[in-house]
Amino acid sequence: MPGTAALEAWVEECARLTRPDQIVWITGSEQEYEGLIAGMLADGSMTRLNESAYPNSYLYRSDPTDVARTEELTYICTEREEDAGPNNNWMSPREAKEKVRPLFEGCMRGRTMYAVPYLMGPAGSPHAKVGVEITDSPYVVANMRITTRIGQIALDTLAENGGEFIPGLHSIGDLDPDRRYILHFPEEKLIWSIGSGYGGNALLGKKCLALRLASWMGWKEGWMAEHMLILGLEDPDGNVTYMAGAFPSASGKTNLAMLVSPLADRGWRVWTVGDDIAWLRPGPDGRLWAVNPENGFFGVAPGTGPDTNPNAMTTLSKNSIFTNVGLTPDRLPWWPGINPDEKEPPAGTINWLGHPKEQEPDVPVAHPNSRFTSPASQCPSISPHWEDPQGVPISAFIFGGRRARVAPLVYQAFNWQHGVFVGAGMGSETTAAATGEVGVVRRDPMAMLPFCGYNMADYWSHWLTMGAQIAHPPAVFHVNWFRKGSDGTFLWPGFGQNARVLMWMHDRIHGTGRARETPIGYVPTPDALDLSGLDLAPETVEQLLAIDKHDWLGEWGDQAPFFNQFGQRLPAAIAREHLELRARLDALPG
Ligand code: OXD
Ligand code: MN
Repeated sequence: MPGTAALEAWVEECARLTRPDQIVWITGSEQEYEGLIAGMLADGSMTRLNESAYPNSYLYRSDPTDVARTEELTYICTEREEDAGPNNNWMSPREAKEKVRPLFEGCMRGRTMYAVPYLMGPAGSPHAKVGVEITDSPYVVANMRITTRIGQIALDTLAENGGEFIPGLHSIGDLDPDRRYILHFPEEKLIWSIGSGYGGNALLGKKCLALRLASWMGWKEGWMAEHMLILGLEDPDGNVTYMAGAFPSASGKTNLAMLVSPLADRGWRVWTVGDDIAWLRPGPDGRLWAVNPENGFFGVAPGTGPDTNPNAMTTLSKNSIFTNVGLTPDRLPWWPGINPDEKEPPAGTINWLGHPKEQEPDVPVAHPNSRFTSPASQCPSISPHWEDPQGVPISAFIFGGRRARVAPLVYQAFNWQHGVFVGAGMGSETTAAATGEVGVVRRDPMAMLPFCGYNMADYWSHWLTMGAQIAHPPAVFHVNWFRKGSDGTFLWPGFGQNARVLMWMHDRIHGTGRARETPIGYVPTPDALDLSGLDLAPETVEQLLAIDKHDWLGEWGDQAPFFNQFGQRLPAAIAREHLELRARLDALPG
């Protein structure tokens, strides 16, 4: 297949390094996909699911040591260490290449090399970027086909944009975690990834290009790449207010993006534009406009079910790939929550390791970070504007933490600068999306800690600058669906009921929502939330909206060392906001 000369030269250079048996250029055709799947069925790496219940859908089991993003093996390789910042692992480009090139040498012997041209962003969009991933994993190609726009459509854009593309070299290597590296070279816009076939490490369009490199490019070029879902909230007048929300991995972005509103009969409904990544640019009208650069979802399976996310269940019901879920004797995928009244899967279900569950009672049937990969176009709530080249205008940013204590259900920042501080100070309990301990609070500013491709202090400066440049920056909110009562149970029903919180935001944006001013921001008065039909005791609502001085002083203290790591680079405005928060908290009685 013809590409530009530079693209062909790079692919040949990679082949000289990795020595594949053959090179296949990916076109994106149906037939090609069928061939890839047939190969994986034949070698046993994929299993066909029940064709009548899940047409054209497959189960894949990964290597058991390769089931989540490995942040400790992920590097930003800039010339100067301070440009990567304390939020990233760093190696100089020279050191990184000297260390990792030998691992690529000959690593594709006996394998096929796939060259996958892909497009991030809708075709014809000023936001769109072309990437080319070289990989020796047919599973990666199959997933890229769902999560990005691959093949000819990308080459057409490449021809139109003067041949510009972002190269990414990937090999599963020998899957040994000791020889696993996810390397980003933002100054030359290059990705090298070896030793993992896991989504966030191996589908290079997603975290590597659309977040780490794109965040750097946005910084240099005056736009933003964020770890955000994009949704549209339609009100009873039929007007749609678009919001973008940053939540840490595996904390409900997909559920919120596809929310089915319990108040649909009163005219409130949610439209899905994206569930993980937003690229935002100022528009001529002084607002920020966002596109979803992806073409599909790579969602967390456990907890997804007809009660928590019916739209996701419809989305994943065909043309999908399931990774590390259980397999029932009827060849149906299984994970906790897929059938709400079934706590245990049927007898004879095969666990994610490929063994009958009865043989391994201590192994969870589905891995906690098991995933579905499904086309966005199959989502019943997909917005009619999700592929608009210019994107959708964003009226609100929502930051969300997973916090058993401290953060109230919702609050609004006083203004843009304070909103940037609220995002910068975010903390959340860790999840299974990355390797490491689960459930400990870590600072995760704008949910970008694992994804910001440069010094986070410069990233906050960029946020502040962007806000100053646009006439109508989005309102900024913070939510916490996960607050618990003293008995350890969740206070808020969550899922579809989160629509009620979005409705309050809508009212605030349009100038009507009632709120009280607190040291941390504007919190709804209990009567400002529409809680009709919900059986919530007034004390519960009070607890959901409470600001505890002691807890917040603790939070403030926890933020301080995090901010201090950035030294002189920390924007003065963020340091000032932090001090002002302290003064407001000190002034609280109690
Ligand atoms: C993801 C993640 O897969 O954030 O989206 O880990
Ligand atoms: Mn994510």
